[in-house]
Amino acid sequence: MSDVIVIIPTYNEIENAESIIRAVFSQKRDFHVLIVDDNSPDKTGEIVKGLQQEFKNQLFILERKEKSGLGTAYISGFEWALEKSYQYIFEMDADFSHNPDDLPRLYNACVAGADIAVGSRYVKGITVVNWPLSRILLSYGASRYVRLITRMKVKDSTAGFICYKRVVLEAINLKKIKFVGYAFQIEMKFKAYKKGFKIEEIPVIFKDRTKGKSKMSGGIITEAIFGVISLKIKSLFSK
Ligand SMILES: Nc1nc2c(ncn2[C@@H]2O[C@H](COP(=O)(O)OP(=O)(O)O)[C@@H](O)[C@H]2O)c(=O)[nH]1
Ligand SMILES: [Mg+2]
Repeated sequence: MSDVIVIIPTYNEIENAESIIRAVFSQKRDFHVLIVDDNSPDKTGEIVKGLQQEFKNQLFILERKEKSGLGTAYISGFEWALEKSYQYIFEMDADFSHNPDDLPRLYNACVAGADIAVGSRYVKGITVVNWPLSRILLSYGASRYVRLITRMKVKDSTAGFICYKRVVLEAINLKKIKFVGYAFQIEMKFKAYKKGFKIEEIPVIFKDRTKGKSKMSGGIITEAIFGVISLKIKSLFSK
């Protein structure tokens, strides 16, 4: 039984699903995979279920009825993983923006003492490949903005390539996490930071997807802008 699970949310990732799953299982270490699929119209879920024959007791799927956002997909995945005995719980995208070959480095950082290892684009300059300049500026600008408002010492606060130690997810009240997009990533890190957990940033190269489409939307950006201010204000009253 592995003590590591990689949670991958999917919505219309038919072009990436099989290869990302194989890429995780090709790692030397025994990682398990949980796909959280929101009833993708392109039948991503069917592909995953087909692969379960080959990867018995290693590949799992949580199927939700409709598209409900990245944040709640991860919350459902975390709750699933905490019911089992996994000690290291990963977040990773399905689109190869996060390189599965970096999984061991994040895992090792947690084994060596970090509570959270963040695959970070902004510790060694800006290590983002193929994103349009507008998106790099948006993401980098967001990270500066979050640092300014929250004072949290994390350079890539919207990063979604993360290894959590089990204790962190047990300590955070997952029912109270309210954001769904980038703000979800910020909220999780901020709550862990406030609880005194050790967050370590591991430099990674983030590549834009080459297959399938982004699900990012304007609403997600608005949520992040106002969400950060609201997180900070609430934290001032909950000391
Ligand atoms: N289950 C689920 N997965 C989602 C949803 N929105 C995005 N995803 C997945 O989350 C990951 C990141 O989304 P992506 O569209 O690449 O966002 P971007 O990288 O910010 O452009 C991908 O694996 C998507 O398939 C959702 O509403 N539900
Ligand atoms: Mg993406």
